Amino acid sequence: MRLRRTISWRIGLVMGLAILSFMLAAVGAATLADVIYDTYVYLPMVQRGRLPVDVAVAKASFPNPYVAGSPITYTITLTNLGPDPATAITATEALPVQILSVTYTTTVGTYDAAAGLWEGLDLAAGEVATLTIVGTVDAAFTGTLQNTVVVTPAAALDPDLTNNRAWNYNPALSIEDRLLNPGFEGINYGGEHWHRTHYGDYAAMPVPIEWTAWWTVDPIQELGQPEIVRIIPNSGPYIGPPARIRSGDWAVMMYRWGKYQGGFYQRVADLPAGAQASFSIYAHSWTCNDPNHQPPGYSCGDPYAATFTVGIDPHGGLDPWSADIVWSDDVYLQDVYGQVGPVETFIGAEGAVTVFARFDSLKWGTSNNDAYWDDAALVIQP
Ligand SMILES: [Ca+2]
Ligand SMILES: [Ca+2]
Repeated sequence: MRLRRTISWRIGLVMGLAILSFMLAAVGAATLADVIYDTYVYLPMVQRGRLPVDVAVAKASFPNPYVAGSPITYTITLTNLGPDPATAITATEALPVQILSVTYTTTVGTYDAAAGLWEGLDLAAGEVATLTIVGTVDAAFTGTLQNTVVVTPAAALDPDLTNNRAWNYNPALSIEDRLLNPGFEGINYGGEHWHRTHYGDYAAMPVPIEWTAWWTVDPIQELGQPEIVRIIPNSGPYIGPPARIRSGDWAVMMYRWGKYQGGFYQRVADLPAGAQASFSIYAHSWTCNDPNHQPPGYSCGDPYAATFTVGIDPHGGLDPWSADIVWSDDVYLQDVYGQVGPVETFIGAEGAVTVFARFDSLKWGTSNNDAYWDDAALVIQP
Protein backbone atom coordinates (compact mmCIF):
# COMPACT_ATOMS: atom_id res chain seq x y z
CA MET A 1 0.00 0.00 0.00
CA ARG A 2 2.75 2.41 0.93
CA LEU A 3 4.59 1.50 -2.25
CA ARG A 4 1.58 2.12 -4.47
CA ARG A 5 0.91 5.52 -2.98
CA THR A 6 4.52 6.57 -3.34
CA ILE A 7 4.56 5.80 -7.04
CA SER A 8 1.23 7.44 -7.65
CA TRP A 9 2.19 10.75 -6.14
CA ARG A 10 5.45 10.98 -8.00
CA ILE A 11 4.34 10.12 -11.51
CA GLY A 12 0.84 11.38 -11.82
CA LEU A 13 1.46 14.59 -13.84
CA VAL A 14 4.38 13.72 -16.02
CA MET A 15 3.71 14.36 -19.77
CA GLY A 16 5.15 12.82 -22.96
CA LEU A 17 5.38 9.30 -24.38
CA ALA A 18 4.05 6.60 -22.29
CA ILE A 19 6.90 4.29 -21.69
CA LEU A 20 6.61 2.41 -18.54
CA SER A 21 9.97 1.37 -17.40
CA PHE A 22 10.09 1.52 -13.70
CA MET A 23 11.15 -1.46 -11.78
CA LEU A 24 10.28 -2.74 -8.44
CA ALA A 25 12.90 -4.59 -6.58
CA ALA A 26 10.52 -6.51 -4.44
CA VAL A 27 6.81 -6.01 -4.81
CA GLY A 28 4.91 -6.21 -1.55
CA ALA A 29 7.88 -6.21 0.77
CA ALA A 30 9.40 -3.17 -0.88
CA THR A 31 10.39 -0.05 0.95
CA LEU A 32 10.77 3.45 -0.43
CA ALA A 33 14.45 2.89 -1.07
CA ASP A 34 13.66 -0.13 -3.24
CA VAL A 35 11.63 1.80 -5.80
CA ILE A 36 13.49 2.52 -9.00
CA TYR A 37 11.93 4.65 -11.72
CA ASP A 38 13.04 6.90 -14.54
CA THR A 39 11.80 10.26 -15.77
CA TYR A 40 9.75 8.77 -18.60
CA VAL A 41 6.98 7.38 -16.62
CA TYR A 42 3.46 8.47 -17.63
CA LEU A 43 1.04 6.47 -15.61
CA PRO A 44 -2.28 8.34 -15.14
CA MET A 45 -2.65 7.04 -11.60
CA VAL A 46 -4.76 8.98 -9.17
CA GLN A 47 -4.64 8.72 -5.42
CA ARG A 48 -8.03 7.77 -4.03
CA GLY A 49 -8.88 8.87 -0.51
CA ARG A 50 -10.04 6.29 2.00
CA LEU A 51 -13.79 5.77 2.30
CA PRO A 52 -15.44 7.90 4.96
CA VAL A 53 -16.98 5.64 7.59
CA ASP A 54 -18.17 6.68 11.01
CA VAL A 55 -17.89 3.79 13.44
CA ALA A 56 -19.12 4.24 17.00
CA VAL A 57 -18.86 2.19 20.16
CA ALA A 58 -20.95 2.08 23.33
CA LYS A 59 -20.50 0.12 26.51
CA ALA A 60 -22.61 -0.85 29.51
CA SER A 61 -22.18 -3.04 32.58
CA PHE A 62 -24.85 -4.85 34.57
CA PRO A 63 -25.53 -4.70 37.44
CA ASN A 64 -24.31 -1.19 38.09
CA PRO A 65 -23.40 -0.81 40.98
CA TYR A 66 -21.71 -4.20 40.92
CA VAL A 67 -21.87 -6.78 43.70
CA ALA A 68 -18.49 -8.24 44.77
CA GLY A 69 -18.36 -12.01 44.30
CA SER A 70 -21.33 -11.96 41.93
CA PRO A 71 -21.70 -12.10 38.14
CA ILE A 72 -21.24 -9.01 36.00
CA THR A 73 -22.00 -8.57 32.31
CA TYR A 74 -20.35 -6.11 29.95
CA THR A 75 -22.07 -5.35 26.68
CA ILE A 76 -20.03 -3.57 23.98
CA THR A 77 -21.98 -2.40 20.97
CA LEU A 78 -20.15 -1.38 17.81
CA THR A 79 -22.10 0.39 15.06
CA ASN A 80 -21.16 1.39 11.55
CA LEU A 81 -22.99 4.68 11.13
CA GLY A 82 -22.02 4.71 7.44
CA PRO A 83 -22.25 5.84 4.79
CA ASP A 84 -19.91 3.14 3.46
CA PRO A 85 -19.10 -0.40 4.53
CA ALA A 86 -16.25 -0.75 6.99
CA THR A 87 -13.83 -3.65 6.94
CA ALA A 88 -11.18 -4.91 9.31
CA ILE A 89 -12.38 -2.91 12.26
CA THR A 90 -10.49 -3.60 15.47
CA ALA A 91 -11.65 -2.90 19.00
CA THR A 92 -9.51 -3.09 22.10
CA GLU A 93 -11.40 -4.04 25.24
CA ALA A 94 -9.22 -4.74 28.25
CA LEU A 95 -11.29 -5.93 31.18
CA PRO A 96 -10.43 -4.88 34.73
CA VAL A 97 -8.25 -7.53 36.37
CA GLN A 98 -10.94 -7.98 39.05
CA ILE A 99 -13.24 -9.68 36.53
CA LEU A 100 -12.68 -13.43 36.90
CA SER A 101 -13.93 -16.55 35.10
CA VAL A 102 -14.54 -14.66 31.89
CA THR A 103 -16.72 -16.02 29.09
CA TYR A 104 -17.85 -14.10 26.02
CA THR A 105 -19.87 -14.16 22.84
CA THR A 106 -19.70 -12.03 19.71
CA THR A 107 -22.26 -11.52 16.98
CA VAL A 108 -19.51 -10.57 14.50
CA GLY A 109 -15.76 -11.22 14.63
CA THR A 110 -13.72 -12.91 17.32
CA TYR A 111 -12.59 -11.76 20.75
CA ASP A 112 -9.31 -12.65 22.40
CA ALA A 113 -9.90 -12.09 26.11
CA ALA A 114 -6.23 -12.40 27.04
CA ALA A 115 -5.16 -9.76 24.52
CA GLY A 116 -8.34 -7.73 24.90
CA LEU A 117 -8.73 -7.65 21.11
CA TRP A 118 -11.95 -7.88 19.13
CA GLU A 119 -11.07 -8.43 15.48
CA GLY A 120 -12.47 -9.59 12.15
CA LEU A 121 -15.19 -6.96 12.11
CA ASP A 122 -16.63 -6.22 8.68
CA LEU A 123 -19.79 -4.14 8.98
CA ALA A 124 -22.16 -2.88 6.33
CA ALA A 125 -23.50 0.63 6.78
CA GLY A 126 -26.00 0.54 9.63
CA GLU A 127 -24.85 -2.84 10.88
CA VAL A 128 -24.31 -3.43 14.60
CA ALA A 129 -21.94 -5.90 16.25
CA THR A 130 -22.18 -6.88 19.89
CA LEU A 131 -19.59 -8.33 22.24
CA THR A 132 -20.99 -9.72 25.48
CA ILE A 133 -18.57 -10.53 28.27
CA VAL A 134 -19.67 -12.31 31.43
CA GLY A 135 -17.47 -12.72 34.48
CA THR A 136 -17.46 -12.68 38.25
CA VAL A 137 -16.22 -9.72 40.27
CA ASP A 138 -13.41 -10.61 42.67
CA ALA A 139 -15.15 -11.14 46.02
CA ALA A 140 -12.43 -9.14 47.81
CA PHE A 141 -12.72 -6.07 45.57
CA THR A 142 -14.30 -2.93 47.01
CA GLY A 143 -13.18 -0.20 44.58
CA THR A 144 -14.69 1.15 41.38
CA LEU A 145 -14.45 -0.96 38.24
CA GLN A 146 -13.49 1.10 35.23
CA ASN A 147 -12.37 0.29 31.74
CA THR A 148 -12.38 1.62 28.21
CA VAL A 149 -13.09 0.27 24.76
CA VAL A 150 -11.51 1.87 21.70
CA VAL A 151 -12.52 1.12 18.12
CA THR A 152 -10.33 1.67 15.06
CA PRO A 153 -11.53 1.45 11.45
CA ALA A 154 -8.41 0.19 9.65
CA ALA A 155 -9.27 0.87 6.01
CA ALA A 156 -11.54 3.86 6.31
CA LEU A 157 -11.41 7.50 7.25
CA ASP A 158 -13.52 8.12 10.37
CA PRO A 159 -14.80 11.71 10.32
CA ASP A 160 -15.86 11.62 13.97
CA LEU A 161 -13.40 10.17 16.46
CA THR A 162 -15.34 11.31 19.53
CA ASN A 163 -17.55 8.20 19.43
CA ASN A 164 -14.69 5.74 18.92
CA ARG A 165 -14.09 5.38 22.64
CA ALA A 166 -16.43 4.43 25.47
CA TRP A 167 -15.78 4.38 29.19
CA ASN A 168 -17.53 2.41 31.86
CA TYR A 169 -17.50 3.19 35.58
CA ASN A 170 -19.10 0.79 38.01
CA PRO A 171 -18.97 1.42 41.78
CA ALA A 172 -19.48 -1.16 44.52
CA LEU A 173 -22.96 -1.66 45.91
CA SER A 174 -23.42 -0.67 49.52
CA ILE A 175 -25.98 -2.57 51.56
CA GLU A 176 -28.68 -0.37 52.97
CA ASP A 177 -32.36 -0.07 53.75
CA ARG A 178 -33.87 1.89 50.89
CA LEU A 179 -37.45 2.14 52.13
CA LEU A 180 -38.88 5.57 52.89
CA ASN A 181 -40.81 5.98 56.12
CA PRO A 182 -40.37 2.30 57.09
CA GLY A 183 -41.70 2.68 60.64
CA PHE A 184 -44.71 4.85 59.68
CA GLU A 185 -43.31 7.66 61.82
CA GLY A 186 -43.51 10.17 58.98
CA ILE A 187 -47.17 11.07 59.12
CA ASN A 188 -47.37 14.85 59.07
CA TYR A 189 -49.96 14.40 61.79
CA GLY A 190 -52.09 17.42 62.60
CA GLY A 191 -51.37 18.94 59.24
CA GLU A 192 -52.07 17.78 55.77
CA HIS A 193 -52.40 14.01 55.77
CA TRP A 194 -51.74 12.02 52.75
CA HIS A 195 -54.87 10.09 51.89
CA ARG A 196 -53.38 8.12 49.05
CA THR A 197 -55.11 4.91 48.12
CA HIS A 198 -54.98 2.73 45.05
CA TYR A 199 -58.31 4.26 44.08
CA GLY A 200 -57.37 7.89 44.60
CA ASP A 201 -57.46 10.14 47.66
CA TYR A 202 -59.89 9.13 50.43
CA ALA A 203 -60.20 11.95 52.94
CA ALA A 204 -61.28 9.59 55.75
CA MET A 205 -58.20 7.41 55.32
CA PRO A 206 -54.94 8.91 56.64
CA VAL A 207 -52.14 6.97 54.97
CA PRO A 208 -48.49 7.25 56.05
CA ILE A 209 -46.27 9.41 53.86
CA GLU A 210 -44.71 7.50 50.93
CA TRP A 211 -47.23 4.64 51.24
CA THR A 212 -50.41 3.83 49.33
CA ALA A 213 -53.33 1.90 50.81
CA TRP A 214 -54.93 -0.77 48.63
CA TRP A 215 -57.69 -3.36 48.92
CA THR A 216 -59.56 -5.78 46.73
CA VAL A 217 -63.17 -5.21 45.75
CA ASP A 218 -64.83 -8.51 44.82
CA PRO A 219 -68.57 -8.94 45.52
CA ILE A 220 -68.44 -12.67 44.72
CA GLN A 221 -65.85 -13.25 47.43
CA GLU A 222 -67.63 -10.72 49.66
CA LEU A 223 -64.48 -8.59 49.70
CA GLY A 224 -65.01 -4.89 50.17
CA GLN A 225 -63.45 -1.58 51.07
CA PRO A 226 -62.00 -1.37 54.59
CA GLU A 227 -64.06 0.79 56.91
CA ILE A 228 -60.92 2.09 58.58
CA VAL A 229 -57.44 2.84 57.30
CA ARG A 230 -55.69 4.69 60.08
CA ILE A 231 -52.32 5.85 61.37
CA ILE A 232 -52.48 4.98 65.05
CA PRO A 233 -50.58 6.73 67.89
CA ASN A 234 -48.85 5.04 70.79
CA SER A 235 -51.50 6.28 73.19
CA GLY A 236 -55.01 5.41 74.39
CA PRO A 237 -56.23 1.93 73.55
CA TYR A 238 -53.34 1.37 71.15
CA ILE A 239 -50.83 1.18 74.02
CA GLY A 240 -52.48 -2.13 74.94
CA PRO A 241 -52.07 -4.76 75.95
CA PRO A 242 -52.01 -6.00 73.31
CA ALA A 243 -49.58 -3.33 72.06
CA ARG A 244 -50.57 -2.06 68.64
CA ILE A 245 -47.35 -0.06 68.09
CA ARG A 246 -44.17 -2.09 67.79
CA SER A 247 -41.66 0.78 67.86
CA GLY A 248 -41.63 4.54 67.70
CA ASP A 249 -44.77 6.58 68.15
CA TRP A 250 -46.89 5.33 65.28
CA ALA A 251 -48.10 2.27 63.42
CA VAL A 252 -50.76 1.72 60.79
CA MET A 253 -53.96 -0.33 60.80
CA MET A 254 -56.81 -1.49 58.58
CA TYR A 255 -60.22 -2.82 59.60
CA ARG A 256 -63.47 -4.08 58.13
CA TRP A 257 -66.40 -5.88 59.75
CA GLY A 258 -66.35 -8.53 57.07
CA LYS A 259 -63.97 -10.27 54.75
CA TYR A 260 -61.35 -8.19 53.03
CA GLN A 261 -57.96 -8.25 51.41
CA GLY A 262 -55.69 -5.24 51.50
CA GLY A 263 -52.67 -3.44 52.88
CA PHE A 264 -50.09 -0.89 51.79
CA TYR A 265 -47.51 -0.58 49.06
CA GLN A 266 -44.54 1.62 48.25
CA ARG A 267 -42.54 1.96 45.04
CA VAL A 268 -38.79 2.48 45.44
CA ALA A 269 -36.71 3.64 42.44
CA ASP A 270 -33.03 4.30 41.71
CA LEU A 271 -32.02 0.78 42.73
CA PRO A 272 -29.26 -1.30 41.11
CA ALA A 273 -30.83 -3.61 38.56
CA GLY A 274 -29.84 -7.22 39.16
CA ALA A 275 -29.16 -6.82 42.88
CA GLN A 276 -31.23 -8.68 45.45
CA ALA A 277 -34.14 -7.00 47.20
CA SER A 278 -35.46 -8.31 50.50
CA PHE A 279 -38.67 -7.00 52.07
CA SER A 280 -40.23 -7.69 55.45
CA ILE A 281 -42.65 -6.06 57.85
CA TYR A 282 -43.97 -6.70 61.35
CA ALA A 283 -47.68 -7.32 61.77
CA HIS A 284 -50.40 -8.89 63.87
CA SER A 285 -54.16 -9.22 63.74
CA TRP A 286 -57.08 -9.04 66.12
CA THR A 287 -59.63 -11.50 64.81
CA CYS A 288 -62.64 -12.43 66.89
CA ASN A 289 -66.30 -13.23 66.21
CA ASP A 290 -67.46 -12.41 69.75
CA PRO A 291 -67.79 -8.69 70.56
CA ASN A 292 -68.05 -9.53 74.30
CA HIS A 293 -64.90 -11.66 74.35
CA GLN A 294 -62.72 -11.24 77.46
CA PRO A 295 -60.16 -9.87 77.84
CA PRO A 296 -61.07 -7.24 75.27
CA GLY A 297 -58.75 -6.64 72.37
CA TYR A 298 -57.59 -10.24 72.12
CA SER A 299 -58.38 -12.68 69.35
CA CYS A 300 -60.77 -15.58 69.74
CA GLY A 301 -62.09 -18.40 67.62
CA ASP A 302 -60.19 -19.68 64.60
CA PRO A 303 -56.41 -19.03 65.00
CA TYR A 304 -56.09 -19.40 61.22
CA ALA A 305 -58.81 -16.90 60.39
CA ALA A 306 -56.50 -14.47 58.59
CA THR A 307 -53.06 -14.36 57.06
CA PHE A 308 -50.30 -11.85 56.43
CA THR A 309 -47.94 -11.89 53.45
CA VAL A 310 -45.38 -9.56 51.89
CA GLY A 311 -44.56 -9.24 48.21
CA ILE A 312 -42.16 -7.54 45.82
CA ASP A 313 -42.88 -6.52 42.26
CA PRO A 314 -39.32 -6.61 40.81
CA HIS A 315 -40.36 -4.27 37.98
CA GLY A 316 -41.78 -1.50 40.15
CA GLY A 317 -45.37 -2.03 39.02
CA LEU A 318 -48.27 -0.58 40.98
CA ASP A 319 -50.76 -3.41 40.47
CA PRO A 320 -51.37 -5.35 43.72
CA TRP A 321 -52.82 -8.23 41.66
CA SER A 322 -49.94 -8.45 39.17
CA ALA A 323 -48.61 -11.92 38.42
CA ASP A 324 -45.11 -10.38 38.56
CA ILE A 325 -45.26 -10.00 42.34
CA VAL A 326 -43.21 -12.49 44.32
CA TRP A 327 -45.08 -13.30 47.54
CA SER A 328 -43.87 -14.75 50.83
CA ASP A 329 -45.54 -17.67 52.53
CA ASP A 330 -48.64 -16.97 54.62
CA VAL A 331 -48.09 -16.36 58.33
CA TYR A 332 -50.69 -16.35 61.11
CA LEU A 333 -50.06 -13.66 63.68
CA GLN A 334 -52.61 -12.84 66.35
CA ASP A 335 -52.28 -10.27 69.13
CA VAL A 336 -48.45 -10.16 69.11
CA TYR A 337 -46.21 -8.58 66.51
CA GLY A 338 -44.24 -11.04 64.40
CA GLN A 339 -42.20 -10.72 61.24
CA VAL A 340 -43.80 -11.29 57.86
CA GLY A 341 -41.20 -12.40 55.32
CA PRO A 342 -38.67 -11.49 54.28
CA VAL A 343 -39.46 -12.19 50.67
CA GLU A 344 -36.53 -11.93 48.27
CA THR A 345 -36.16 -11.38 44.56
CA PHE A 346 -33.81 -9.80 42.04
CA ILE A 347 -34.39 -6.24 40.93
CA GLY A 348 -35.47 -5.98 37.30
CA ALA A 349 -33.97 -3.90 34.53
CA GLU A 350 -36.20 -0.96 35.50
CA GLY A 351 -34.11 -0.45 38.65
CA ALA A 352 -37.25 -0.10 40.75
CA VAL A 353 -39.34 -2.37 42.96
CA THR A 354 -42.69 -2.05 44.64
CA VAL A 355 -43.14 -3.67 48.04
CA PHE A 356 -46.55 -4.88 49.21
CA ALA A 357 -47.85 -5.63 52.69
CA ARG A 358 -51.03 -7.74 52.51
CA PHE A 359 -53.67 -8.94 54.96
CA ASP A 360 -56.14 -11.62 53.89
CA SER A 361 -59.29 -12.08 55.93
CA LEU A 362 -61.01 -14.32 53.43
CA LYS A 363 -62.42 -16.94 55.78
CA TRP A 364 -64.81 -15.34 58.26
CA GLY A 365 -66.61 -12.03 58.17
CA THR A 366 -66.09 -11.64 61.89
CA SER A 367 -66.73 -8.52 63.92
CA ASN A 368 -63.02 -7.96 64.53
CA ASN A 369 -60.75 -8.19 61.52
CA ASP A 370 -58.13 -5.65 62.55
CA ALA A 371 -54.70 -5.74 60.92
CA TYR A 372 -51.73 -3.83 62.37
CA TRP A 373 -48.37 -3.15 60.72
CA ASP A 374 -45.10 -1.52 61.83
CA ASP A 375 -41.37 -1.57 61.02
CA ALA A 376 -41.05 -2.41 57.35
CA ALA A 377 -37.59 -3.00 55.84
CA LEU A 378 -36.35 -3.16 52.27
CA VAL A 379 -32.75 -4.30 52.13
CA ILE A 380 -30.70 -4.29 48.93
CA GLN A 381 -27.80 -6.72 49.10
CA PRO A 382 -25.58 -9.09 47.12
CA1 LIG B 1 -16.46 7.46 14.77
CA1 LIG C 1 -43.62 2.76 64.18
